[in-house]
Formats: sequence, C-alpha cells, structure tokens
Amino acid sequence: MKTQVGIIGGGPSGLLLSQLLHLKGIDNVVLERQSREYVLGRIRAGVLEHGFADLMREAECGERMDAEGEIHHGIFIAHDGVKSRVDLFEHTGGNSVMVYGQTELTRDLYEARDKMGGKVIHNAEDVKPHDMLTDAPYLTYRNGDEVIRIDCDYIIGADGFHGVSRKSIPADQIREYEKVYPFGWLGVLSRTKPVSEELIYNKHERGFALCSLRSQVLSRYYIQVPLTDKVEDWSDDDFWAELKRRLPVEVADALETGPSIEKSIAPLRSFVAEPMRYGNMFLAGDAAHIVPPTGARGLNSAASDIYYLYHALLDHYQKGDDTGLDSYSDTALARIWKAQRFSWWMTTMLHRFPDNIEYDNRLQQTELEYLLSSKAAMTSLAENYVGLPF
Ligand code: FAS
Ligand code: PHB
Repeated sequence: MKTQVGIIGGGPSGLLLSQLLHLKGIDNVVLERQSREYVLGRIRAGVLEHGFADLMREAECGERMDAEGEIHHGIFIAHDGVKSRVDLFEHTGGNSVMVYGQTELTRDLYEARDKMGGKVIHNAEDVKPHDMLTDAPYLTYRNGDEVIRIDCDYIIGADGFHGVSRKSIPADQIREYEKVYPFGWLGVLSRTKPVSEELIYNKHERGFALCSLRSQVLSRYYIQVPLTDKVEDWSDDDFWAELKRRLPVEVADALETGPSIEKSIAPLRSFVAEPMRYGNMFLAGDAAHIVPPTGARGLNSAASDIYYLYHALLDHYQKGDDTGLDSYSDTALARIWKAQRFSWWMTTMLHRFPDNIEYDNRLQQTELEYLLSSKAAMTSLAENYVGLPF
C-alpha cells in the first residue's frame, strides 16, 4: 500500500490530522492498535481551548460540539472554604473555553472519517516505523500472520505516551525531560446534575478536588489521592464523602451524588521529548509530551501540534515549501513548554504535597492569595487557560 502520510495512532491527534489532510486531498492512513470501541471507552479530557474548537470546525467536525458543548466564560478557584471566580472572558478580552468531552470529540472525528471514507485501520498489531532517515520511510503492521507494508512520504507518531514511535528513535537522538508528582487523581463520572455551572478547582488541606462536567446531566469529579491508592480501595460512598469534606460547605451541601459509571486513578507527570522530529517522522500529542491535568492542557497541547503539522504538510504538498516542516519541532515545543509551565504552576499551587516544609505551604497559600487579588495574575491564568495563540 502507498500513501502520502502514515499516521500511527487513532486517538484525537491522529484522527484530527487525518481529517484535516483528507479535506485538502492529502492521502493518509491511520493505524490504530485498539478497536474503536476500546478507544471510545476512555474517559479523559473535558475542556477545549477556543483554538481547538475552531480547528474542529475547520475539520468539519464541530457541529455536535457546537450543539451539545458548553461555552464557559469563567472558572472558580476555591480555598479555605471560599470560592472566587476568575472571569476568563473579561481577562482575555472576550475569549472562553468549550466544555465538551474528549470521548465525544473522538466519536465525532471517527464519524467524520467514516463519512469521507477515511482509511483508519483498527486492531493493527505490531505497528513499526522504518527508514525514517530516508526519503522513503514506511510502516509495517500485522493483521494476524500477515505483515502489511505501507510506503509513505512522512510518518506521524500520534500514538500516545506508551506508543512505539518515540521509542523507535535512538536514545542518543532524543532528550527526555520528566517530573513525576507524588500523587494521582481519582476520577468519577456520574449521571448527576453538576454541582456548579462552571468548573471549581479546589485546594484543601486534605488534598485537591475538581468539580467538572460533560453536560447538564453528566458530572465529572476528581480528588487527589496518594500514589499507593487503588481504585478498588474507593467505594462510591467513600468518594462522595471525601469530595464533600474538601469542598466549600455551600457546594458540598448542594452536591448531587449517584453511582459512578466510570471510576479510575490517573498518575500525574510532566514529560517532554525533544526534538519532536526524527528524519521524516514527526511526533505529535501525548507521544511527545504529557502534562498533569490540572491545567486542562493535555488534549489542547495535542491540538496545537496538529495545527502546526497540518499547515506544514499543506505547505509542502501545495507549495513545495518545507519551512513549516523544518521548524515544526521548535515551533511546537515553544508552545508546549508554555503549557508545561502553566500545568506545573496550577498543580503546584493547588495540591497538597506530603513532603512540603512549612515554608513551602505558606508560599503556596501566598501564591493563591496573590492570584485572586491581582488583575495581572488572573489575566495570566486566563490567557493560558483559554489557550495561547497558535
Ligand atoms: P492518545 O493516547 O489519546 O491516543 C494515542 C492512540 O494511539 C491510542 O488510541 C492508542 O491506542 C494508539 N496506540 C498506542 N500505541 C500504538 C501502537 N504501537 N500502534 C498503533 N496505535 C497505537 N487531558 C486534559 O486536557 N484533561 C484531562 O482531564 C485529561 N485526563 C486524562 C486522563 C488519563 C487517564 C490520560 C491517559 C490522559 C488524560 N488527558 C487529559 C490527556 C489526554 O486527553 C491526552 O492529551 C490526549 O488523549 C492526547 O491525544 P493523543 O495524542 O491522540 O494520544
Ligand atoms: C475534566 O472535565 O475531565 C477536566 C477538566 C479540567 C481539568 C481536568 C479535567 O483541568
């Protein structure tokens, strides 16, 4: 088989790039290790930067997002039992975020690929990139005992943190930066009315808590837990009781609880691999970087990589101009590191660090008090949260 762009990974990154390229007549194939049901069974991000929402519309996949998603103009930061609102709209001169679940977004991308006859191959086993340093790279994958080869001009590694693409780059050709946090997030999805119109990021001496949502009948909540906790350690009742202990009283009293329809623990880490290119293979999304979800940057960072890659490939195929491809890694990393900084800052400010000395705890408190008392500080939070310019 021959194509122009071979994409490893059928998550949001791979599917969005596939859709955008196809709309411009650039042939591509997506190789996804899992079944579609498995991919759609993951519960992950929920907040889209306005730039990502625009990219979904450009990919002709924004209709359901615009119909069912919620535009949010603000978020709440709560600490010591008091909720304070950060007006994203006011502090950014009119920008906002779209609250729409990654699962639904991925479903929309799959349906758009189906509608256009896009080539997404599921259950592709043992995918491998080859000859990335030549002008004739290719992919292979197994379908049962059969090994299938796909010749392409470029390979895109959109296969997430545990994928094959980054790991196929020789160790002396890549630098990795990593920071692991001493806690995780226990997340619950429940068919209950969200406790708040807008997200609440809540700092508490018992640990961080987040009140989020997917719709007016689907709530998403998280609490910080020790890395030693297992999801089976937490009954629904224990989760709701602990969440209530951490929230301001008026929020806890209004919380509608119910059975969890999904419950999982995610570890928190910051990770960047540089450069995001190896010959004619380009890394995008979680394959190249990971952030703690506190800043809602993970999925959004994947989107900015795809924005840059899409325009770079368009310039190559339509104008024979490789400036975008040659600068992709530097351009993408410049924005990625700003998302890393913001995610680290939000995580450091809002979580309980078990090994903190008292001075650090007082500094954390001061960071919060300064943020909520300073227009400049809230403007900085707001411009990062709605998304820095691509
Ligand atoms: P993905 O990991 O989504 O997709 C990669 C795809 O490649 C997967 O479908 C995988 O099956 C496939 N693949 C892997 N190896 C392969 C191989 N060898 N061959 C073929 N295919 C292969 N972000 C937020 O903004 N907010 C959140 O609250 C949030 N919560 C998260 C919770 C969890 C548990 C995780 C893991 C991530 C969370 N994220 C969150 C980040 C998440 O949304 C990612 O940023 C987003 O999924 C990135 O999309 P992709 O780059 O497409 O990677
Ligand atoms: C979510 O709704 O899953 C969510 C929202 C904001 C975050 C993290 C997760 O910062």
